Amino acid sequence: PPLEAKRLALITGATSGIGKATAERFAKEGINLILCGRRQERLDELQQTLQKHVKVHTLTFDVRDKEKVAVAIDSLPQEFKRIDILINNAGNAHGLDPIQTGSTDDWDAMLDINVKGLLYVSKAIIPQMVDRKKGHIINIGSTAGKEVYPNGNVYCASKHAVDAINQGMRIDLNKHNIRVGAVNPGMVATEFSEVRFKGDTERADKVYQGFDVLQPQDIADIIYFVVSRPYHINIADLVVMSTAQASSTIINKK
Ligand code: NDP
Ligand code: 8X3
Repeated sequence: PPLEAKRLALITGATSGIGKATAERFAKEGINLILCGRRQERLDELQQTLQKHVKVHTLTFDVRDKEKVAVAIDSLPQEFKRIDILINNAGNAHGLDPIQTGSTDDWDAMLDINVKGLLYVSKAIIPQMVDRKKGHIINIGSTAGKEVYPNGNVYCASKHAVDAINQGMRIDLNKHNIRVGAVNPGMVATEFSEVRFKGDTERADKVYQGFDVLQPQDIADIIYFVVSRPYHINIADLVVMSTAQASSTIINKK
């Protein structure tokens, strides 16, 4: 079918984990893609693979840089300008320290990326959805946005902010016929813990050992389910954990 007949999704954080798995799933389902991240090489590689199935454009920017975000979205070629689906996924935890010894650089990174970055990307895309009175925004929150766990302090705060922004967006965009919802995963085996522990892969691997942890493809399946509902259905707020996990701290490890 011609490009216009297909939907177009912009995914932030498409170079790894949940974002990458979602890109792969969407490509399989015939959704055209704009893939975003900072690691250009990974974007190029993914584009090479996925453009066998759908149209793929890549944008390299740091979500913290509001000017670059605006310029990047503005630079999209005509055929990639009409974004039907926005997946606000880029984000990470930085550190896992008690509040009294936490690093201010880590705090800045989490609030600037997970909260402000999500807002900058959304601001660049929402107006065109408002003009068309159609669009779908999925904010990737976390169980950390529903409860706070020891040493999670600022990461949990950033994800609680995503929860509030998700609700706020849904309220403000309601009269414009735009779907807004959050997918809030529990623990998923991605590069998340490697980033949190600054490259300490041994410590990172331990986080996901001893139980049947969620895989990024599990979340991608759910995200595809959410975007594939008829337009009158909006999955507003979804929490998903592995069966072995009951809360952030209660995990049934073997
Ligand atoms: P990964 O570390 O595997 O992926 C994170 C992605 O975010 C990468 O593609 C990275 O791309 C991108 N990103 C990070 N910082 C920036 C930045 N400054 N500018 C642009 N892009 C950035 O982790 P996940 O896939 O697990 O994380 C994806 C989302 O899921 C996050 O919002 C996370 O909080 C959330 N989440 C994760 C859970 C888990 O247990 N894994 C559970 C619940 C929620 P690049 O480095 O190329 O810029
Ligand atoms: C990621 C889930 O519990 O590792 O948001 O913070 S957790």
